[in-house]
Amino acid sequence: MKVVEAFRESFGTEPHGVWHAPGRVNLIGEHTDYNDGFVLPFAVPWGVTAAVSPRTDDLVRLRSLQAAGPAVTVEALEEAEGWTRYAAGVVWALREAGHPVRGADIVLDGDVPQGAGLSSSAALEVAVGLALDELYGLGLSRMDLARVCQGAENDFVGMPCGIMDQAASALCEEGRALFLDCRTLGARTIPFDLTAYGLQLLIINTGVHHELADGQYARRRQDCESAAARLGVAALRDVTDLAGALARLSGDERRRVQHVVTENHRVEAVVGLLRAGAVREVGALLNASHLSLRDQFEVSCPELDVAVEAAIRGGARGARMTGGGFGGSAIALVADDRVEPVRDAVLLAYAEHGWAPPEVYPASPAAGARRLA
Ligand code: GAF
Repeated sequence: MKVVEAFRESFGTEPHGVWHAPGRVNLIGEHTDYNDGFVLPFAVPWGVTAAVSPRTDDLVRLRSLQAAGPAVTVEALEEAEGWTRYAAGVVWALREAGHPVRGADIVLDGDVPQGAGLSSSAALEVAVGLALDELYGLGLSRMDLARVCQGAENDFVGMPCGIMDQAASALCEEGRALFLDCRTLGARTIPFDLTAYGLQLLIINTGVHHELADGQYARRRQDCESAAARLGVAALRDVTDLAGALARLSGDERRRVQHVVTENHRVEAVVGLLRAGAVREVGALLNASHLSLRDQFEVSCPELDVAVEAAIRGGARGARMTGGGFGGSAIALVADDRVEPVRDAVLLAYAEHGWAPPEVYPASPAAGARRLA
């Protein structure tokens, strides 16, 4: 394994083990996780592989095969920079939670397509977290692991994300989607076997990441929290009378609530369809989710909208943006015999706009985090 060779080369010893954690695609349930709502992601076949050994001091030495240069030594976690913050953050979050974690030597190798919005950062966190859990004998449950990694991202990296990406990476199973209640953290996997229905789930990587994304994410979260406070509920999950709630709100708050409440319903509807084996019927809900994210939650962008519209024109059963928005990827649910027309329609639409061609490729639900060696 490349990562083991690089470990030997960097540190002159064998790693104690090798772990892998995947990125994710969210089938539906967008911007619902931090509203205590429902999400339905699945793991993708790409992720981060980590070769790791524990240390007897508190140093963290890190190397990534995707970053030029030798291993970086992090003496004080707070001084970590760039990509190393995600790994240092996991060590920090474990220590904050009272776990007896000392230093580690870590070499990382990732193959999550860049800029695709498929959660390479969560994959990195979960791979490192799982390694440390095993090496230091912490006995964390998979959900505890996801929470620690979310804590690293929230409180160390400073990105106020919800639990979805880390939970997906830690808990997903091959051939299945993960139905997660982000309030109770109750998680169930549901068969999501596309081949049995002659379907493919295409990822359309727009290749763009609009710079405003990070600030806008925090603003959407604030809109949701202020709307919940105005409505006197703990979280938007608790809104049961949508019409009544909308009548009490205006502007951004009104639109955000409209999205979150209807999106939670859509997740439950998709779960019902998957359980009934009606996978082909999921498409309309994907389309509705996209329109809601575009018009009510306002996190789409022209590149995502064009990808979704072209995919539907090309014969997709449904399509939507996936992940946080403002770039990254769209997904399209497509019958096997429509894959080429959908791909052609998307490429043509991008060419007409004068945009660089997006990457279009299928993804099937892969396994969650695990030890490889
Ligand atoms: C990003 C966040 F990290 C997730 O927690 C989630 O909120 C998602 O955006 C939107 O659904 O991926």
